[in-house]
Amino acid sequence: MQIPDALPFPFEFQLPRSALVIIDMQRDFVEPGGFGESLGNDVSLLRAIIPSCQQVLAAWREAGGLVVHTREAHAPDLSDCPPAKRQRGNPALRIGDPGPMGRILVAGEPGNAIIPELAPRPDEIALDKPGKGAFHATPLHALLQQAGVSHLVFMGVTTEVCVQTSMREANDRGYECLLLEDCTESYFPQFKAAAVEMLRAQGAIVGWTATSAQLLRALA
Ligand code: C5J
Repeated sequence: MQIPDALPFPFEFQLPRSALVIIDMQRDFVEPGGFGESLGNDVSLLRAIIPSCQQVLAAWREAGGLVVHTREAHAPDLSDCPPAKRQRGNPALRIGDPGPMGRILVAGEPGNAIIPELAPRPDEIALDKPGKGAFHATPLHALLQQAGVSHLVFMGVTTEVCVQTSMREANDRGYECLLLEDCTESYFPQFKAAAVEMLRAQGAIVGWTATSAQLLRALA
């Protein structure tokens, strides 16, 4: 399969050696009344990508591709949360504090669940990740190696934090990475624009970008 109009040049992949990786589409970041909104962010920006994510997820499932979902999540005792992550800055709510949808970024809390529109199926990989990157302190690399995966297609939030970090981690582990531009978003549009540019700069130094329509054409 090929996406001829991917940037900065055509992206080639074989579906059996590829995975769709959906980063942190969890209620606390994306739903009104969650952690993200309580910090003053406009979650409607993030919600705008849900329909294109749903279309890609449906087509990928229909084609029989491997799907990975991640959640930024810590153990209830916060043993996997470095103090530096919890104490940085002066936020209104810290990781582990009770928030609008349960304890912030704690596994199993209502706000930590992936939004129902993109809910994982039982046969898909759903991983809690304590870091920004999906490979840090998770079995993701081992699972992908076991499945013979070499190419990753990324969607999710936020572009310049967990998505970009995960793509850079993947790149260092030898994966070919594609980001779907209209399936990722940031609370800060200028950060998204900059992240998209830098990922594909210098001859795809981290990876490629394409639109969901371009991927859907390749899958059809
Ligand atoms: C993610 C964050 N998922 N922005 N987390 O990007 O803290």
